[in-house]
Amino acid sequence: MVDFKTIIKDFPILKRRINENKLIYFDNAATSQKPKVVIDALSNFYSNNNANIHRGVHTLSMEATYLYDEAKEKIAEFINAPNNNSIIFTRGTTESLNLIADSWGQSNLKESDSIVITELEHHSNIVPWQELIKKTKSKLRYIPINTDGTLNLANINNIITKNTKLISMTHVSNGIGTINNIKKIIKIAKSVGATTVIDAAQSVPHMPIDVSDLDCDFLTFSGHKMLAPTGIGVLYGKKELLESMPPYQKGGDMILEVTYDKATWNEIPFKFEAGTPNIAGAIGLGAATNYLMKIGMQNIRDHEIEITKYAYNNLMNVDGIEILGPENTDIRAGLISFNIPNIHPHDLGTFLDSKGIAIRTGHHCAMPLIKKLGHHSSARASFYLYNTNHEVDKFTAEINNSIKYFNNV
Ligand code: 7TS
Repeated sequence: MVDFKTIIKDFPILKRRINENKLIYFDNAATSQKPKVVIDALSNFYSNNNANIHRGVHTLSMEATYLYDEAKEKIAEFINAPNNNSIIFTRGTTESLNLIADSWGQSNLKESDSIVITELEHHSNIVPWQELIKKTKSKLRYIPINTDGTLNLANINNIITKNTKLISMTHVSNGIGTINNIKKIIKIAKSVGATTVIDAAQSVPHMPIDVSDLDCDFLTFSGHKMLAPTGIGVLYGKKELLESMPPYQKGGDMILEVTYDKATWNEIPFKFEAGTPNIAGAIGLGAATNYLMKIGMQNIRDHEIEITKYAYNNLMNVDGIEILGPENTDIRAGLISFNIPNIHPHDLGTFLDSKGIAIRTGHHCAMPLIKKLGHHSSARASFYLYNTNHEVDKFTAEINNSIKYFNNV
């Protein structure tokens, strides 16, 4: 049994007081906090092993290379990738998606083709495709949503057709928390021969993910949302696909041979890791992955389901509140986006900060989605393994206090 009450001790920052209150960190969808094992892994690397990788014959370079490659093996195990060479380190989800759009997209799409995404996407899974269709003259189509923020699959056979070459969709909506049935859509994609991309930025940190079972072609995520440093992320791709794609950036580790006239490319994963990578970040991500695996991803998911149900039921009692997205935690991740009449989300966020509670307010980089649901912005509380029902009690109490406060000013 994992005792989630003691996990808070592993995170030094959670001892902080903010505006004379104990910090309650409910902004995990934006970025997570870091456990001491991750902070120590960075400090140990820089204190003991720092060197550039893959080029040195000296001891430090070999140690750094070993640690970097070991982190990659750990990630492959974490998402059950069949091959370590299918794991490409990037700066994060945004870079991984741009890599696919530039490299796969420009060499595979033509005018009659279409790309399908959903109305739930983060800007990082919209804009690279909008730019790609300008270059390739292909079309961009959207799977629509219902008013509860779930996907409307009624007309799916008219949207995903034999012209569909790529389907790129989020697993979990960062704006409203919907968990999509990606397995079902991957199956439909396969029936028309389309390539599949899963934006797993909000799912890999919070639930078990098995790329072999999903059978997706690509899957992307960010280290900083799963207890690791910023500036490191992952692109998983099927080996044959990655091997068939041209490089995204040129220089450094991705080269096999260069003459004054031309160059040839190294094999995967190096082909997609141009320049000196974020070595310390990768090692930090390896340490974070180890930590998460020890606790168990299903245990983390179960813990978040419990908190989310508790928070949802508490918030439903708040006067006039509108909660976006589905209620059922089978299809809702640990994230609640909401609006309270007559209180601007930014004002609510500032009020809660004065009580030590960190939430996110705005459009969450999912502007079309929030607009489609009839809002300009929302307040968003997002949970992780170190959060507790006790924190939710304080959060709900302060929301009720904010209503009194704003009604009196
Ligand atoms: N896709 C989804 C579903 C996301 O939630 C995010 C970041 C990204 C892509 C981009 O990830 P990045 O690491 O490359 O920035 N989401 C958020 C958020 O909800 N608040 O801040 C960042």
